[in-house]
Amino acid sequence: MAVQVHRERVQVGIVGAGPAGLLLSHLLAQAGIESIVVEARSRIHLEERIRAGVLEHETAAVLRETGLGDRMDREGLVHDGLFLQFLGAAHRIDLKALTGKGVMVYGQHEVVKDLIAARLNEGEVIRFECENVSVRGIDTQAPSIHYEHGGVNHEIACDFIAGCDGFHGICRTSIPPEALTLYERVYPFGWLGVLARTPPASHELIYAGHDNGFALLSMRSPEISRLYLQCPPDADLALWPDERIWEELDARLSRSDGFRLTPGPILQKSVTAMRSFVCEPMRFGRLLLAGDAAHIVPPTGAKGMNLAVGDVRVMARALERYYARHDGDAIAAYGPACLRRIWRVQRFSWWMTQMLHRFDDDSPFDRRRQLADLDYVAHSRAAATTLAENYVGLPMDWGDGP
Ligand code: FAS
Ligand code: PHB
Repeated sequence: MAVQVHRERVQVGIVGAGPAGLLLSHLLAQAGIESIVVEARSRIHLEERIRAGVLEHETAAVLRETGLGDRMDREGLVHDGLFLQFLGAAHRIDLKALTGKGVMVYGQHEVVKDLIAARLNEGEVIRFECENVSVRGIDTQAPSIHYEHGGVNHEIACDFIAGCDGFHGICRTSIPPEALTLYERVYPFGWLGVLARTPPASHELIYAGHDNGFALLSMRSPEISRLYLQCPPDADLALWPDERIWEELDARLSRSDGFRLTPGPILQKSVTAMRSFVCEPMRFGRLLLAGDAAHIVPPTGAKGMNLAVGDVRVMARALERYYARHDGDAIAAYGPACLRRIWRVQRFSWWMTQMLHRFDDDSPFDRRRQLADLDYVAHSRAAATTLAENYVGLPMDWGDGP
């Protein structure tokens, strides 16, 4: 029986409906450029997948400026500071006083919900549950995306393909390996993350560098806490019953002033591996990579999703210039324009990770040096400012002048 093939054409084909792919499609639509997003998972999976929690100042601004800020501003939590905690004491870093900016605590899955709703209002621009997705002709002027859905083979002819399919996607690995340089550092630990129905014990985030290991108190709402603790990279959740998780979190986050956590029902738990990763270049022919498909940061700096947003802002501008003025230079400049910011964020995320986590091969000297680093940031305005300006997000064009 002949296999049915459904063929269509679009200006920009996008693989992946995470924050990068969805926001790119939204920004392109605002510029009058049509796109189709091809996604492997279901809508409900994407909207329930708990991941990042902190939006940089400029990320929140982009969502507002493009009509996606209403629910974020109603339900999100504006934070003007955070706490560094070590040796039983908490030290507030006043982000607002040091930079004039704060951050928005609003779950990534909420941003994804808002983006999906906005895109589906424009028609069937997101194809969910696509199987056997592949990209072809990426080094030609006529690339295409292929996938199966409901027993039908689909082929989308594109001018460009945006690879927004995350670290484990197929786009980066569709580029000939000899064309890429990969930079990677894998950390000897992971994060055990929990979502718990209990009011956050602090009104702002607490990053704790305890002798037992790192812990982070974050939140999703006044009723829902989001907490993490450093664990072995292959930690078996079966060995982490709720009681043990609360006991360890309480040990790492307790303070000499009597501060304690309030345990509650754990709704979700998962282990995330930690790595720093960059793929250069971010473009091969007509395939442009963005977000986790091109880079990964350890979540200690709360940067993963924010970097993805930065990439697609640059990509949308480049595609807009290509279609408006046939400016091919803008497409060629896409990767280099992103990579300077990406490496600055890689440095910050590595710095926060090495300052706050325990490394098994650390000597006593290393531990004292780590505590001196924390002490310096907690008591020097200059050192606190460097943390603050990176945490709220360096301006998109920071230092990119002549
Ligand atoms: P994403 O991975 O979000 O999206 C890629 C999309 O592509 C997914 O929907 C996937 O289903 C789809 N896809 C994959 N392969 C495909 C294929 N072959 N065909 C079609 N679609 C395909 N960042 C933080 O800042 N703080 C955190 O606490 C944090 N926690 C995280 C926890 C986990 C478990 C993970 C994996 C990441 C976490 N991150 C965190 C980083 C995360 O927020 C990413 O930076 C962010 O999701 C990047 O967005 P995208 O680049 O869109 O990639
Ligand atoms: C989160 O709320 O999920 C979160 C916050 C800050 C981080 C990482 C994760 O650095």
